[in-house]
Amino acid sequence: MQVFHSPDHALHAPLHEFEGGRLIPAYETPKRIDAILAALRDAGFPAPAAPAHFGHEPLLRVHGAAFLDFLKTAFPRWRERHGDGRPEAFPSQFPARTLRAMQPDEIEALLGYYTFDMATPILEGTWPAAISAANAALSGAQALHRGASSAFALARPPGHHAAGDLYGGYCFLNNTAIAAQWLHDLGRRVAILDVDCHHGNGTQTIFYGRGDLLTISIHGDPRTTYPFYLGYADERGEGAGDGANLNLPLPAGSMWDAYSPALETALARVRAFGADTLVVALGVDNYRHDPVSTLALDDADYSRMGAMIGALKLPTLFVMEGGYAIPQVGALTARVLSSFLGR
Ligand code: SP5
Ligand code: ZN
Repeated sequence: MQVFHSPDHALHAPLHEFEGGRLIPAYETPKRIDAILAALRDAGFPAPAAPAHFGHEPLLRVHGAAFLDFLKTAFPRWRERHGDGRPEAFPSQFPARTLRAMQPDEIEALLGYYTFDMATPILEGTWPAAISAANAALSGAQALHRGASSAFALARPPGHHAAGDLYGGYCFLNNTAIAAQWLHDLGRRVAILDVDCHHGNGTQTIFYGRGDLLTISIHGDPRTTYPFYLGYADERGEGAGDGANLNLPLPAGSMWDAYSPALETALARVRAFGADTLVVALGVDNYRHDPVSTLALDDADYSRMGAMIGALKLPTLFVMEGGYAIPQVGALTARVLSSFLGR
């Protein structure tokens, strides 16, 4: 299995996120990737290849031009406003219900317009890091298109919470959606399976009105799990997309005995859809020791998960999403990928 990875991810190294009324150390850090790279090496995976450069066209198939321009210019504008001593741009106001969703000139107002949480700072290197992650996902997609039966995009920052013109949940560009759309544009019938602990709200939203691409997410019940405001079982798609979105929320604390039937349901739907290509949004933050998890999978469950996905026998692109238990995140990822390969 080819692995795509760029060291540029480390240009985005957040210090903080806002949680429980205070700034705490960021969970989503470059260390995550170092841990995964080490585990893949130990498990005998080939050395990662540098992503190719795909330019802006594939990003614009999923994201708005004004949003991309905002992401690119946000930090320079923040620095212009606040000077050099503020390395992390956070919003302090949001156009929530009753207010107008508009885009005033002030960077403070733009941050609140384009995000939905305060866990996702924009730093000086965020834009090049986000681009490198999208290029890793696209490179994985290209490997499939050139005939590989699988590929792994070790993307960071993650992507599945980002919608067409919305960032948040540590995500800026939706790497998974960008790669899936790219494969779709080449005539493939694509299914996206999101196994991250958190609902893939961005991915769902991007494809919600579409029936030509299937989106499935298995995640902690949003009644008690981030992102709270999307990811319920009654969200099935709309218009032409009616029936092409499947949410499988699981109660907090769920273990493999609950996870496994949900995964079976998801895989059966992929088959019924007639997908010829699978894109897996691979979050390993459903682990029992993950600091932001509400699910409780155990180490061996990741091997089971990989084997079940592999049994589909579809060309499969794995795109890294969440996973924050630094000591274990590498081994969990390697378990999924190795078992997928039948090793
Ligand atoms: C890509 C991805 O996995 N994004 C997840 C973003 C979740 N951010 C907020 C998590 C807050 C969890 N609070 C847990 C408190 C117990 N320490
Ligand atoms: Zn997550």
